[in-house]
Amino acid sequence: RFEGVTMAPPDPILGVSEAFKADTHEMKLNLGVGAYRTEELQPYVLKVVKKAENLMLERGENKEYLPIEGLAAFNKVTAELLFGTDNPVIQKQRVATVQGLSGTGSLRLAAALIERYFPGAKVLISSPTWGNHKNIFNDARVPWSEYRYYDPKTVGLDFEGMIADIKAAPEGSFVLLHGCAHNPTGIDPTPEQWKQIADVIQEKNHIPFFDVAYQGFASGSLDEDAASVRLFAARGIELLVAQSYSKNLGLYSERIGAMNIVCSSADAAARVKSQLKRIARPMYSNPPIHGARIVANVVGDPGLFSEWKAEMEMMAGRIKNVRQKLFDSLSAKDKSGKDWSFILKQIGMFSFTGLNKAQSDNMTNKWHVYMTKDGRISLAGLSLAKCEYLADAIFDSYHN
Ligand code: PLP
Ligand code: TYF
Repeated sequence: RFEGVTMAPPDPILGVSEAFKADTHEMKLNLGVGAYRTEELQPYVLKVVKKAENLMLERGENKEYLPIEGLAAFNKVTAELLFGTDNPVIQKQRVATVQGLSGTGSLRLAAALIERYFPGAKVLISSPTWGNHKNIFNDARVPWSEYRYYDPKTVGLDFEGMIADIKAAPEGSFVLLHGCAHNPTGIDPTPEQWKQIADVIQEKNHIPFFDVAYQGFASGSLDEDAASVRLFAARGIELLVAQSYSKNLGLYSERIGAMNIVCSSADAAARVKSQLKRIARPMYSNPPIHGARIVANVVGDPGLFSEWKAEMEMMAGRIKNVRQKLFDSLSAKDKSGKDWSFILKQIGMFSFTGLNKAQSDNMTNKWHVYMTKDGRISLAGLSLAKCEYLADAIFDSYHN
């Protein structure tokens, strides 16, 4: 009966790691998946996470089921971390927060809600965007289209194109925005541009839908990275925010995140939350507890919270250092007059190199540098020691 099942294509991001594992070359470098590595290129468990886990063991906590909406202590701190404790949307209980299966699962819950309550409404996504966005909305049967975002000529933001496309979309569309550290480009709007984006979204009665997968990890500051979301919330508009703790707390496989929906009243928020629970129940019943407890402990304890912030600054700082070194190495090598300064302007874990598919193939086939075919490299997988080698590979791939 399963004879008719065809082979599914590999995931374009996670498939890169599999190819990397199979390569035996000593200089091989995995810049595919966005996961933080130490200078020794080893995975990193945050010290503050180990401390929180020790506390949890000492307390001998049980493994009873969580409610469908997740751990109450987690839901409280995660919304506060995002909006700020004093934010009126928090004070007035206008946010429906449910624990989700990390960023992906939270996005998927909201997609199902859109499919049910806004039939026919379109989601606008940036071109390009994180590859899984399209999968998520396709699977939820939510129609989507793209707005211009990346300008290959400047390796920067196509701001006019973005604004024009958001304006041209049917009134009341959902506009998916990366809260900070746009994946894959690393290119974010400036604070002034964010205001103009908010203006057109309000003008068109669109609903902003933020994907926040890098809060604190991009700039090193939790508040700064939440500024875009808070700007929209301050205007009193309804909005959605998916959160993930994969990167900023290094909890990738714990699958911990949340969906927050800011409504116009506490009443509406309670109803929206009840519907999110109704969607979750037949899919996975209730979410896992371990990651939720870690976040609740870290964010809820002033001592652990400041230790977390220090570790996040350290991780963000290491990425900024390799970004600088890569730029320096490339600029020193390249006498053609090409301007590589876009590397320094990009934010977060990724750099969009501007390399096309053939050039990206050369990176992998000749230089054993594994990356996605759109020209994205994860700087979190790069060490200072390997910047020079990477610059050689990029220089060769770019000019040949
Ligand atoms: N959204 C964006 C833009 C991402 O880059 C990622 C992961 O890198 C996610 C969402 C979700 O990841 P996770 O499901 O591990 O939280
Ligand atoms: O963009 C990235 O590299 C991360 C990692 O299904 C990732 O988002 C890739 C695929 C996926 C979940 C996370």
